[in-house]
Amino acid sequence: MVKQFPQGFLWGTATASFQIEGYTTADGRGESIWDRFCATPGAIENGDTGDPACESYVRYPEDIAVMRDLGVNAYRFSIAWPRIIPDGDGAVNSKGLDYYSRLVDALLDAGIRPFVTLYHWDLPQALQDKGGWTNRATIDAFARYTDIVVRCLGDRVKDWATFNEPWCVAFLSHEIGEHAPGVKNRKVAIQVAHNVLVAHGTALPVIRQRCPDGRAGIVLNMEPTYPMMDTEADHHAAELNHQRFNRWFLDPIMGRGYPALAWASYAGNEPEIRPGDMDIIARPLDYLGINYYSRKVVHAPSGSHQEANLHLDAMQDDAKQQGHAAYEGRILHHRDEDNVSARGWEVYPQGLYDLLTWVHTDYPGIPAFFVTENGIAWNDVMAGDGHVHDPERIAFLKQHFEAAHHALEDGVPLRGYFVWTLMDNFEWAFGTSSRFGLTYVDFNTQQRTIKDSGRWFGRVTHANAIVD
Ligand code: IFM
Repeated sequence: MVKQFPQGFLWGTATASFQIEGYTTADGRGESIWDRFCATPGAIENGDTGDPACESYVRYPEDIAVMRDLGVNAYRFSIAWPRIIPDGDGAVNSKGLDYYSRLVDALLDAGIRPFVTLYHWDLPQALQDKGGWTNRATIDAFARYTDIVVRCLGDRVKDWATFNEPWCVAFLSHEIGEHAPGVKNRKVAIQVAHNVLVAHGTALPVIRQRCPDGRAGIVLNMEPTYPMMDTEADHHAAELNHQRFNRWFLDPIMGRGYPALAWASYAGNEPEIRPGDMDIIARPLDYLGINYYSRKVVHAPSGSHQEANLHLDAMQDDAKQQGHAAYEGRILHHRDEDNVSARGWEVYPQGLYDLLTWVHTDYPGIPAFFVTENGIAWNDVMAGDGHVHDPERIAFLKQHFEAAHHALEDGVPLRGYFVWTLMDNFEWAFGTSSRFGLTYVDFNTQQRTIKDSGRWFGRVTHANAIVD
């Protein structure tokens, strides 16, 4: 049976400013925390930086031509705050606004609906120098920046997201330290998470005031979590990970405050919450964007799926040696090590279905959903025939589209699906070594070549259905 999507379903690709634009000093752009972080020895694989990335700052017409070839009707991209307000809270740089205005016009001319993310991680360095997201003044600066951008583009852009992946902004960047600004401090990370949520809630009425016929939401990266063993300890560990990773953001946004188990686990590191903050965070959303890449299988002793698998293997070996399958019946979930991306992320399409149906059922107040990112890193190479053959990516996308379709059939109001990503780009700490694109980019020549997966995706967008 052909799996047809509803009429008006949006098929898009997603990108982010720092990952594709390049030209990091052009036209008055200020320094961002990612420029500074890239200059830190050892922070980024191969010492790559935001230059040249994909040079989309000047090559956006080519990129839009690619999008037309892919047949997409929507494009999710982000605005670089340091292009708009180079020092974060001072003078406005009209050349930065002009760039995005041209981009939006060109998209609309091509019949492609722009979905704008206001913050996809490139904080102006000048704000970081004053404390970054730990400083409540950054919340005010974000509201002002939002106002300036929406005032300029809101006559043409109707779909807005405040933040991309607050978990990454807070924890990956301030506890794990793998992303800019490279801080490793749990208490700081928890405060950043809170301040970012307040900034999100503060920006919502600004968007609505400047773009009354628009829609405003947020994009969360979510990781469905499963216990490895059917033990109380593993169920507890899975719930803790679920609360820390998913519900830490979703619950306050939906007016439920911070989840209790995770809150207790952060004893001594709780954020400072000012009167009124929780109401600001809980302002209603027009939609929720979900970024889904993989799941997590949790085992109590470690909480890390890699270690959990080692542990599992040891237990199975032990059981085999003893000539019985003592533990087999107790294994609930086992990460499939043979089915992973080039980044080692397990391919688990069922997780997308589980996630969409869980959020829809447990948080009935969310009017609409988008899959705002989903894709796979693969070690793509240009073949001798001048094509890039990536059947693994086609298989990955097909299975995930099927999961999304299944969720739609089960009543989830899913309105669109953005593949990560339009083209190979600067993949943060992995530099340009991690290729996620539907389009192959030769970073020496900047030549774009649509991969087999991009061609296949073009057939999906044209049919508005899953094709073979
Ligand atoms: O490249 C990133 C993107 O910026 C945010 N979500 C995950 C992607 C793949 O790692």
